[in-house]
Amino acid sequence: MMHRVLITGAGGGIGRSLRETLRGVYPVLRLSDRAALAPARDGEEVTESTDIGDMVAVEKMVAGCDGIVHLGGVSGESSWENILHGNIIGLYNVFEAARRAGVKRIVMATSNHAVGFYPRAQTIDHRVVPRPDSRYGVSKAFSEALASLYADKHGIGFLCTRIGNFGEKPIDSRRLSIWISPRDYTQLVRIGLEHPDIHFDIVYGVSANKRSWYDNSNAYRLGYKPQDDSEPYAAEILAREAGQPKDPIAEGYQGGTFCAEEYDAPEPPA
Ligand code: 15L
Repeated sequence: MMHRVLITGAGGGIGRSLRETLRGVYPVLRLSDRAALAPARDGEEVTESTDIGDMVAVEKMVAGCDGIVHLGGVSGESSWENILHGNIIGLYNVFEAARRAGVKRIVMATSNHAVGFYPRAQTIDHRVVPRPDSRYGVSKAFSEALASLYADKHGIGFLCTRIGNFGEKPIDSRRLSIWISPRDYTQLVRIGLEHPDIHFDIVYGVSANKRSWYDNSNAYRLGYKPQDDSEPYAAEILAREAGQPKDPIAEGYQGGTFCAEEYDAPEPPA
């Protein structure tokens, strides 16, 4: 039973949404971020501003928690220094402090960018090897590897959700394939925290999109029943983009512009 669940990165878009959709689901929701958060309401605890690069602060943040939804850190491509601080050192601090505190479950916000250099023509499942498209994607692949270690060696249950693009609706043609609605992501998070048999699992954090590039059978095996599909938005988005210039690298690979940024290989990868 989850009594106290911590959401890190609670001030970001996904964190703010989960704060509402998980309200009252668990007796206590603890909310943490580097930035200031709205004051605690009934059933909530708001930590002081926490830099996850600081282990002492992280230990305080996780104390007494049964489960964690880890959204904190850097959420897009950035300098190596920023990625190192938030997504490598900060991530290690959260998992290690969780181990010391006896946390049972962690839902990890990993990303489609851990596998972004797979071609769009290929359907991939949770077993493919990582093909990161950015320093950020590398840090998300690292998070999956660290989760695997902490599951096997320390018995923490991990659901690694390779989130596509979270929002009320898909924002462009690439996102038609990777969109996830707030209610579908909430469902996945609850599976990660509550399913009795999670050891280390990777699932795609996407809705039931007709244009998906993913075989999300591992999520379905765990009982995920997404309610949304990007298709009703497709005609409008495709009409809007018709005739727009397209970068062949961004268009050829699942990670989109993350693949194209800083790209200077002589030949596109197979
Ligand atoms: C991500 O991993 C980012 O966190 C998000 O901001 C989007 O860029 C998303 O991927 C995406 O691929 O659309």
